[in-house]
Amino acid sequence: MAYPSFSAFVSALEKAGELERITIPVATELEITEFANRQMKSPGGGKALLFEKPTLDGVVSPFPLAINTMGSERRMAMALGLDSIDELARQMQLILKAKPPTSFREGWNLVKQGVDLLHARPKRVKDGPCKEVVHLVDNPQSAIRDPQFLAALPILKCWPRDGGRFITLPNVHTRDPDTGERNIGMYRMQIYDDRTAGMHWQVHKVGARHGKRYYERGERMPVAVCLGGDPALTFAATAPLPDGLDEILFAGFVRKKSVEMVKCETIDLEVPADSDFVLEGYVQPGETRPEGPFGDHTGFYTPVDDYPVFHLTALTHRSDAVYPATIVGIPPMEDFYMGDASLRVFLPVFRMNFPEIVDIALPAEGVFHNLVFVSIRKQYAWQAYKIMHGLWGMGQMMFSKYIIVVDEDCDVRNTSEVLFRLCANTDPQRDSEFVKSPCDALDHAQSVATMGSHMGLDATRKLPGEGYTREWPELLKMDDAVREKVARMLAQP
Ligand SMILES: Cc1cc2nc3c(=O)[nH]c(=O)nc-3n(C[C@H](O)[C@H](O)[C@H](O)COP(=O)(O)O)c2cc1C
Ligand SMILES: [Mn+2]
Repeated sequence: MAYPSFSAFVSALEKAGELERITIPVATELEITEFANRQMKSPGGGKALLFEKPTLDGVVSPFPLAINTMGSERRMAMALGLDSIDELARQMQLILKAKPPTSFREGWNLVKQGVDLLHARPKRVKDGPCKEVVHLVDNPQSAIRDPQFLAALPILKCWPRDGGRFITLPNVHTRDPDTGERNIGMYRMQIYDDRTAGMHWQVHKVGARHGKRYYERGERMPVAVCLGGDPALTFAATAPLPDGLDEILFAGFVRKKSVEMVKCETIDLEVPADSDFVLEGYVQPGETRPEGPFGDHTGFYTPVDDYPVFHLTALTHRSDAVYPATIVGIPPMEDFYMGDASLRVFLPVFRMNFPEIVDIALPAEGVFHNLVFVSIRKQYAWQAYKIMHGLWGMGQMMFSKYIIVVDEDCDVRNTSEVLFRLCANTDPQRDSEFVKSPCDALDHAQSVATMGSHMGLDATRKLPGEGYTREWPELLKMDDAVREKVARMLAQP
C-alpha cells in the first residue's frame, strides 16, 4: 500500500493508536529532542509524536513536525504498507528464487511478481502536490512577500553541543554525471543560513562518489533534497541497497505502486511528486565548509570536519506539508528500527550469496556497524571465517567492527544467548581474526579516521577438522515430553 503524502501516513499512525499529538508550543531547539528521546527509550520504541506548534525563538513554524514515525517494529512495517517486515523479505526471496514455474502456485507467484515489478517503474508526471507552493530564491516576485526559505522550516537543534540546526531526514537526490544513474541517500544537512547548508555525505557513500566525478569534470552538481512524501521513499534512501539499485525503483516495488516523478524548477533533476518539501540547489565541487559537531548515532558528538556546501535555488512544498524529523543518539533510537528492517529485507540477498547463513542481527548497542551477530549452519572447517570475510566484502557491511558467528540453534536476536555462546565456545586467540578495513567515517575509536581494524570471533562449536582434539560437550536441553507435560500441569487451574 502506498501513502499519497507524509500526512496521510501520520493520519494512519494516529488511527492505529501509534501517535500522540503535542498541541502546546515546543522549541525546535533541544525540547523536541527531549520529548522524542523519552518515547524512543520506552519499551518497543514508544509512540510517534506530532508537534502542532514547533517554535524557533518563540515563533511558531508554519509547518507541524512529526518524529519517531518509524521508531517501532509496527510503525516501520506500517511505513512500508505492511503488517510485518517479514512479508517484504518473503517477496524478495520469491524474486531471487524466480524460475520457470512447475506448479500452479509457483506460476501464480511469478505472475504476481511480474505485476509488482511493473509497479516498480517510476512514472513521469507534469505536475504534483510538491509544487503547490513554489519559492524561487532568485525571483524577487516570489509568491511570498517576505521570503523565508530554510528559516521557515522547523529544523531541529538536536543536542546541546550541536554546531547548529540539522535536517535529519533528508532524501538527497543526485545523478552520476557519466552514466546518468540516479541515487538517493540520506545525508544530514547542517543549516548555515537561510540559503545554504552542509551536505554530510561521507566518503564511502554514493553521493560523495557522484560529487567527486563532478569535481573531476569541473562542473556544478545539481542536488535535490526531498522531505516527506511516502515513507517508503525515506526508507529506500537509508537502506544499504546494492550499488546501482535505483532507490525509486526499490520504493515502487516496496509500496506496489509506481513513484510519480516531476521535474525540478531550477535544476535538471526529477523528484517524487508527492514530496512534502523539495529543496532544489547545487553543490559546487571543491567548496567545503566545517560541518558539526553533531550528536550522532554513535552516541557521541562527531567532531567538526569539512563537507560540501548545498546552495538553495528553490524551495517548493505542499500547502499541507508536514516536516519529518528524527533524532539520533545513544541507542536505542528510531534509526534502530529502520536498520533492522533493511537487514530483514536483505537477508534473502545475504542468504543467496551465503546459503549457510540462518539469520543476522545488528543489536542496538552496536549502532549498526559496531556489532554483527550471524548464525550459520556449519558444515566444514573454518566456515565461520568465510562468512566474516564474505560480509566484510558486501557493501556497507564492510564497516562491521565486530562480527560474531554462532551456530544455527542460537537466536541472534537474543543478545544474552549470543554472549553466552561467545564466552563458552571461544578460545580467544584461536577463535579470533583481525583484518584491516575501511571504517565508518563516524567511528571515533580508530587512530586515523575511516581506516582501522575489524575483529571476527568464531563462537561456533569446533569440528575435529578445526584442530580441536577433545570431545565437544553437549548443550543442556530438557526432553520435549517433559516440557510438554509440565506445560500441561502449569495450565491446570
Ligand atoms: C537517520 C539517518 C541519518 C543518516 N545520516 C547520514 C549522514 O549524515 N551521512 C551519511 O553518509 N550517511 C548517513 N546515513 C546513512 C545512509 O543514509 C546510508 O548509508 C545509505 O544507505 C546511503 O545510501 P547510498 O549507498 O545511496 O549512499 C544516515 C542514516 C539514517 C537512518
Ligand atoms: Mn544508493
